[in-house]
Amino acid sequence: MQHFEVNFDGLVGPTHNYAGLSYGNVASLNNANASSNPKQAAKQGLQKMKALADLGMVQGVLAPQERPDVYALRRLGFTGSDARVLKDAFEQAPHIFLACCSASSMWTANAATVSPSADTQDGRVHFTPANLTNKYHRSLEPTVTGNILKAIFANEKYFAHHLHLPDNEHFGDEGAANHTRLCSEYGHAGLELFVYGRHAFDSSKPAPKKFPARHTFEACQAVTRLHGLSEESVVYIQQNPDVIDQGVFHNDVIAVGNQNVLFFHEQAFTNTQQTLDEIKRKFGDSPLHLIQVNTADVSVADAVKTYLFNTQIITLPSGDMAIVAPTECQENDAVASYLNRLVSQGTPIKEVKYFDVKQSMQNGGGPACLRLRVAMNDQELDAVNQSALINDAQFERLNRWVDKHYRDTLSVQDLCDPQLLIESRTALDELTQIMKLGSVYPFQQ
Ligand code: SUG
Repeated sequence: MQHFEVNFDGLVGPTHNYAGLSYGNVASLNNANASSNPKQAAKQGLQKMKALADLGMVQGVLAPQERPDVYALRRLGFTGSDARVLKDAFEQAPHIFLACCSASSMWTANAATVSPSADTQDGRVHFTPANLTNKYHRSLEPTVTGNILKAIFANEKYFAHHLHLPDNEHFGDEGAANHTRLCSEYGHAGLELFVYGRHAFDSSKPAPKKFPARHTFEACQAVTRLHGLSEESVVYIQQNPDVIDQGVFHNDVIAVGNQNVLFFHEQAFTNTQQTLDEIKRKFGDSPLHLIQVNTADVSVADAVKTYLFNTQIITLPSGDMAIVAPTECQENDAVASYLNRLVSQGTPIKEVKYFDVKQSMQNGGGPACLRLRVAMNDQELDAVNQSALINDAQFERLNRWVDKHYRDTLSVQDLCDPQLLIESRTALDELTQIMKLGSVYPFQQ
């Protein structure tokens, strides 16, 4: 039996924009109100997917969400035609309006937490959509995310889908952005690392002072229970509150793992030594590479600016690993020289591949934010909706679809154009046919 790790990248939606919605996410705040390029953003994402597929990786794609979210605005008391709802919300509650326009579902690392079948009690792949309660614009995502995941992983024999955790900050869950799985082979039982920012029910524990800790310990435990993971196969790790206060709003901004490699900054966690000891003990006897980057080599500020840790570490068909990094890493002397040294240090990481994902980076989303990892065996992969996998034909189709429906530029003002809503729904309706998703969007139901 063969095993794969499939990256499901989020397709950037037609309303991609910069609204400064994510307090604690430095790039989002810095680029608030810049005009955006939805077509270019979607194409940058597709290029990355195609490049990984061309390297011999199995690459998937997840559909974006329907925005502007007129249903959310109606729930908040805006009434009348869709055009009226948009106009009134834009004029009377511009911040809420912008939140309802965000294309943030493109960062599929926040779509869900996924546990592969080798780790779970019932031998199925388990999915829990993230509730994303800390940010209103992101809290609009989990229901449709669940619909999309069910449409792609539709076979109950292999896949189990859970409802997202309660929509409450006590169970704030940011999904796979705070979850990494270590294993010797993708098909072997792994060690799932759940990273959280605070304890919701115990205020005596450390917490950041400035920026929010989005993800709670209690959410991590709940997902462990739902997925049927054993205590010996999980490690709960608290993020260092000081780095959250420096802009590390998700753990994948300061640490990333793949198979037997954990690549992390020395300031990433609280109780680092104790955490690493627990990881080593639970990982067992096979070789494990704990690659710690020291502040003297790369500062936290540079890590946040360049997204050195929001890289994807992938295992190529040759068995070597490559690190997929944003071009921002190449443009920073300290980070570029660190990466040059890393690939010749005798770790499994042998090469760096740089990608331009600037349209996403400007909202704080690097290569790793753009993908949800699902490790599967060949039977499970066969049971996946094959139209959600990238091959040459699907890549061409999706590019043509973007060309047909996306605008080149979008300003905040454009978001209340009722024509944009029509364009967006028309595009998504066609996409559900291209990807054979059925009716996953509210406007289709
Ligand atoms: O949740 N940015 C996203 C970025 C998510 C990055 N994901 C991972 N680290 N895995 C967020 O903060 C900004 C939207 C705006 O400001 O328009 C935003 O939602």
